[in-house]
Amino acid sequence: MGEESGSEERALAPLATGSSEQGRRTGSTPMIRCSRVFRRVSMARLLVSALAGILAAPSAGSAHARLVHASPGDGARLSRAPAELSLCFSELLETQFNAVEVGLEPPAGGSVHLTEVPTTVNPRDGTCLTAAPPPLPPGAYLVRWRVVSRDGHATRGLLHFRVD
Ligand SMILES: [Cu+2]
Repeated sequence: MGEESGSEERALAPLATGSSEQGRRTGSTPMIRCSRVFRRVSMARLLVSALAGILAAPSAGSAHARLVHASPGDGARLSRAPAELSLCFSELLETQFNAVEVGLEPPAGGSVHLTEVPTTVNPRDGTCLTAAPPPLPPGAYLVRWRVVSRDGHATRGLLHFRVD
């Protein structure tokens, strides 16, 4: 499966704005469109994190949960809908406050309607989050995740996959 999912850059991208933001189209493919958006926002985020890093007390050990593995991976093309989404992180996760949303990207453009999917943190390792999506008909999907690591810090990101 295509790894390289959840690079730190993606993990830092803001989720804050409504899901409609994801639906803005300019005719390019969803993936290209998203990476353009990311490039733009990540500059701003870098500045913000740099400032935050300067202001933060050096005691904070900076163990933010970084996405290290996702299934389906970002950019994956699947011949059948996944029964489960799995996201594994570099840090132990809180068992609450995590969220995974999935939405079909309309082929003709427009807003992606994201639906929250119930999640479970794997009790054995504490770093993997699984989510069981509803049946997903063929199409391009956007997954938006947000997790809170045991140090209380939230990280978030997006990934895409396609069901053929
Ligand atoms: Cu942290």
